[in-house]
Amino acid sequence: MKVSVIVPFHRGLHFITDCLDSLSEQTWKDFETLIIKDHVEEKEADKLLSSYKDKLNLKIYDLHEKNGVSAARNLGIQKAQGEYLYFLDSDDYLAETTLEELVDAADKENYDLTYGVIKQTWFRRMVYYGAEQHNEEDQEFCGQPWKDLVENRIDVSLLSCIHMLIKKSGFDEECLCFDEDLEYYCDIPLLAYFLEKTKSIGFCKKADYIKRGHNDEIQYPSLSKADIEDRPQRLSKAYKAIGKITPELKGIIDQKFVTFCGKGFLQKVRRDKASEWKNSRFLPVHEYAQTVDNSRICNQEDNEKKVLKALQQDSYVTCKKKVNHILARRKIHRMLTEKRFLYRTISKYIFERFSQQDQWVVFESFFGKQYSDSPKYIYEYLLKNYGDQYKFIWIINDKSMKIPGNPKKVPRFSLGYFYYITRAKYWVTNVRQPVWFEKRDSQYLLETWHGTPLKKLGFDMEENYSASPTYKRQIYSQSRFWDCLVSANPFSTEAFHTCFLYEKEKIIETGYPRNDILYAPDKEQIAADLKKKLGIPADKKTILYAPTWRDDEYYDHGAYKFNLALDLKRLQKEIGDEYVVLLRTHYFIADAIDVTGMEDFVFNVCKYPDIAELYLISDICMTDYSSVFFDFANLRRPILFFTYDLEKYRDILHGFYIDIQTEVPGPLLMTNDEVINAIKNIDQIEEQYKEKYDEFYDRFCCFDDGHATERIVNMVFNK
Ligand code: C2G
Repeated sequence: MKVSVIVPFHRGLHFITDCLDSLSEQTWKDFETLIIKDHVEEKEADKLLSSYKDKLNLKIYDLHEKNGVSAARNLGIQKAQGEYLYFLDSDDYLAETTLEELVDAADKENYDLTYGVIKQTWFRRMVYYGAEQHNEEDQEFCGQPWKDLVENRIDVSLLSCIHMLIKKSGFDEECLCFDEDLEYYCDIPLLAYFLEKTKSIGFCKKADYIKRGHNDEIQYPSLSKADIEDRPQRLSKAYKAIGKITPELKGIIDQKFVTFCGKGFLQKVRRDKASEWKNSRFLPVHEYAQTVDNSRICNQEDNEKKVLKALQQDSYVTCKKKVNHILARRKIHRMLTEKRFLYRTISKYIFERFSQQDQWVVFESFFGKQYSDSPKYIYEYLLKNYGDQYKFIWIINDKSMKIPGNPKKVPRFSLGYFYYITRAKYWVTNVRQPVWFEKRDSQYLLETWHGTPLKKLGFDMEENYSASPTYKRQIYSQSRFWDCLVSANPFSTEAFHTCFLYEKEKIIETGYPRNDILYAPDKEQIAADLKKKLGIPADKKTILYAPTWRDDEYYDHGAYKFNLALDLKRLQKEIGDEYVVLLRTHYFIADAIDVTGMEDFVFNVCKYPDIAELYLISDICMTDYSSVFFDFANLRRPILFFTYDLEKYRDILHGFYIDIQTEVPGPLLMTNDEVINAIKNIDQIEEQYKEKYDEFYDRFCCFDDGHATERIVNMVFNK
């Protein structure tokens, strides 16, 4: 047996699936895989692991009395029968040729230790290899294997013995093992020892190891994230445990300590409770700091130097004072240079002292970009029925926007915005509030959300393109502040429960206020008036084309590109006698679509505030993956799906809650030919999808009846 791959496993079946798949697809086959189960609680684990027994030379062991990565790896070393040991974490995976490349290099040069490149991502395998932009950070190689290893691996981000092919004889001769007293950073002392002993180290640049960051720190915290609170002292303990080493290695490690403490330390000391630092946390860091050469500290920038010196010489109290002083100066500088930060500070220290106004209601739709969606309908209902009891405030970036009832208008992030969101009792919004907003206990945040989800959201998103670690962390903390959440149907309730980890009891499942208009008794009249206002010929039928946005095509945060795949010129030629197109891009799209020369066929309605009114004048709705079709279905008119990039969107960018191929009430069209054909044969399509449409309507439009707003207002507002 050439190689023993040692994989400690604690939890995360979706992680280990990718890991084992990547092992079973290795081009090199002469290896055994040792899974060391460290108190795995997931029920399906044994079944899943057993299913790999046909594909891999798999041996499964349990850590009974002990726990932790060190103990798991040590058990693996004991059981291993290979000539080489190789450490792989259960949440990471390998490229197909990784083991082959490593073994080739090691055998050829007779290296004691051979390592390769670690690439970091939070994507699962399919997305990692499928996405055009990998978003990975390649590790730099400095040219000298020994130095490179120390630089990259004895550090907080990449520390570890992972992705190293090590001769087992080296371990056996010295009875080497991982320090089981160190819960974290147990690799550091072992690695340092190994590096001191052997100079026969090789680097293989063709061997890739994909280290997968966890994007769900709430449900699946990674070891390196879980320790964040105690990192400084844990790292100090691990460095201290290194034992006797050459001055060169000690110098490199000290430099890492100094850089780490100089930066991360400031924020940690400020945030943490003094009592925690005074006791356990300060001492190990202080002790290690004392072993660091003074000249290294003197080379640091001024602020860091002050803190490190205090850390080295003084008590926690002096250290904290210095940190506070530095941070106060930084804060003042930030207030003078960043208007939004200044307003936030004013809000925190001044507006928060003012009393709360129980009759003030703030409304917001799509980040102040529109007067639309459910907040608009809730507002108009309150205005009509209880207008004299409340003061209304609209967050609206374009102050010239016409809003009935003359509410107070404040652009997002203006001083007025901060004033009203701090003092008003109610905030009605259809998007996530800023992550820094801390609601007072007595305030009420009514989250209407903005659509029945087709695309997976929040915690339901696996490691695909859009699911960044920050996104999940933020969505969790933001949704903790929602006093209730509106859901249009039981399907959305289930999805919201899992995607926001939100309690079902707080979800108001009653239909969407924004869809009330689709049941208005005068909807024909509203439609006729709007058609006239937009200059759409009365004798033409209309197709609303309302696609969504693409997560990987953007200029900046919230400013997305859109490449129009619909051939409008051809459409005009083929169906222009009978139809016009209403072109409506998503509110995130920054690109303006040029329709010059087609003004009598294409009506640009991107800037029209409320899409619900546009539904009323549309004979057909065509989208791709936007939630618009769930709402439009209330009208029981035909729906088409122009899904030219289906595989990429579904499998790599987002993932869907329903099977778009079988559960939606219209055909999936991949080409312009298919789109034209479908429009020309729309009657046939209606007939063909009749049954499916009925089922869809019953499932998703079951509560919408024109009175959702009334029900919500009665539940939420104390009039
Ligand atoms: N919308 C619009 N015009 C479009 C697309 C969307 O006015 N061309 C509006 C619709 O009200 C739609 C809402 O924005 O329901 C959400 O748009 P989606 O395309 O579904 O995308 P997203 O903003 O990512 O929201 O639960 C819903 C999801 O959160 C999706």
